[in-house]
Amino acid sequence: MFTRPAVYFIFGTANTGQKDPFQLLEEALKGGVSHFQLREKGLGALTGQALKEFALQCQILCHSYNVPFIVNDDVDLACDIGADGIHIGQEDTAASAVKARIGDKMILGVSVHSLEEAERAISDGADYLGMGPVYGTKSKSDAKDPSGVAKIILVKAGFPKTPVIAIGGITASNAGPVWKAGAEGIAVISAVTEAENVQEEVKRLTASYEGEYV
Ligand code: 3NM
Repeated sequence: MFTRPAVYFIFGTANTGQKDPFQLLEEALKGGVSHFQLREKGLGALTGQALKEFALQCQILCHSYNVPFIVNDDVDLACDIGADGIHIGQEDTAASAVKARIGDKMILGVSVHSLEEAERAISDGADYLGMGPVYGTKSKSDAKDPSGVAKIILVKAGFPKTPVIAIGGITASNAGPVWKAGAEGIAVISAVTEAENVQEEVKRLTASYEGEYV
């Protein structure tokens, strides 16, 4: 489900700027992203039926490339459209409650920032852990201070079997330490949404695992 090196792409309409979101997503899929998460947040975010239709179109596109479609936060939306997964933060609905609702039908991802949060998330049923921000990010206004890879190393030592997806300011040129820390994957917004050549950038992100572009 999270074979190293996973390149987990995230966006919402707030991140895609002047670009057509479906075209951007398709380019990223052609480039070889392994997972996609719809994170629709902020001023002007789609809601209700418009959000549902947008999500469904993203999901259809992901499925045509055999890529899992994951919804951020919105458990109702994820269940409504039959998403492949749901990702929640520490401030969202409790992981145990989400797990009780989705059972084993969906992938459950939980953002954690410490060994204690990781332990709780795993016992609540998390299939993977999101950890960040590794570096400074401009894509999440309420992000915590960057913590580098130290916490990833700690969590991988404690829970080697649970996949960790690192996030926050990751690019093809700074991903090296993240892979060395033991992360199964890197999650990115701006590295892909702002790339001049999206397909090429996704390939560079994947290749960063082998150090080809680092
Ligand atoms: N979550 P970019 S950082 C969505 O630390 C998100 O939990 C984070 O965007 C966390 O790749 C982040 O442009 C934004 O830095 C990642």
